[in-house]
Amino acid sequence: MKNYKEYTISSAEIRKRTIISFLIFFVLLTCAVFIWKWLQKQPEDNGALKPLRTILNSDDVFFSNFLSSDHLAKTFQVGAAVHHPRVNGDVGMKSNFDTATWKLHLVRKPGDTLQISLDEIKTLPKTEIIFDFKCIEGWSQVTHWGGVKFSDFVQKYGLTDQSKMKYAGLVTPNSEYYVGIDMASLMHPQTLLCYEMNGKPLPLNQGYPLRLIIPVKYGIKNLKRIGSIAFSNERPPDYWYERGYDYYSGL
Ligand SMILES: Nc1nc2c(c(=O)[nH]1)N[C@H]1C(S)=C(S)[C@@H](COP(=O)(O)O)O[C@H]1N2
Ligand SMILES: [Mo]
Repeated sequence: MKNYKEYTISSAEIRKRTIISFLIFFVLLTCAVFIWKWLQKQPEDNGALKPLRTILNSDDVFFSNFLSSDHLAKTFQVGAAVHHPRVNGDVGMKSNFDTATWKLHLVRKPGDTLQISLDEIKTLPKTEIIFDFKCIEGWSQVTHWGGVKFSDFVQKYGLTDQSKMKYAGLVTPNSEYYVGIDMASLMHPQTLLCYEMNGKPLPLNQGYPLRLIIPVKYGIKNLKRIGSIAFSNERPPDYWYERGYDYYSGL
């Protein structure tokens, strides 16, 4: 048993301590109000206030260096996949789109574009994945996809030099939705150029003929209806980044 010393505090002492506590409280409150006001006056940077964007960007650096490229997303048995996955975004998917004439525009270098049909893509080995697809809005679903590993595609089309660049940009045929993705995440073994869902051709509203399935990223990066792919060392434009979201959006 410990012995506690008993002591009494004078009422003058209590008053002193109370005053000090209030002073500290008001100083902190004033600081908070000033920081808040200062933040509101800051310019915007891609949909986020500049200081907050700076924090988001350092977040990107942290996650891209310490997580992602070599961790595998958890996979599931076929039976766990939902039969009618939710259809979410439709940016870039509303205009008339001629599925018959679609070809993937692969920009190997500026001015050097290869056009590839779905049948050609289907000649590559097919890979399937069943994983928990997560949207930044807060829902997730176990879904089943099939297609070609991005890394197999790179090998088949001789894109070794391009795959040493830092990013690729993927864009819908009408250029309305676009994502930029770091190369490590694209070359990840679970990343697919996907043409099947639940063992059947992709439905039109889920990205037919070809969409990106990238389990190490949130839904926003899983672009539906790919029109073109191009490579760069600078960050390609990104639809949701420009609207205040995190560029990396990794899981
Ligand atoms: N072209 C295009 N691709 C898109 C979107 C979009 O609006 N347009 N939304 C994204 C978002 S936010 C999510 S969550 C997923 C949803 O895919 P799903 O509709 O197949 O569920 O697609 C992504 N790809
Ligand atoms: Mo999403």
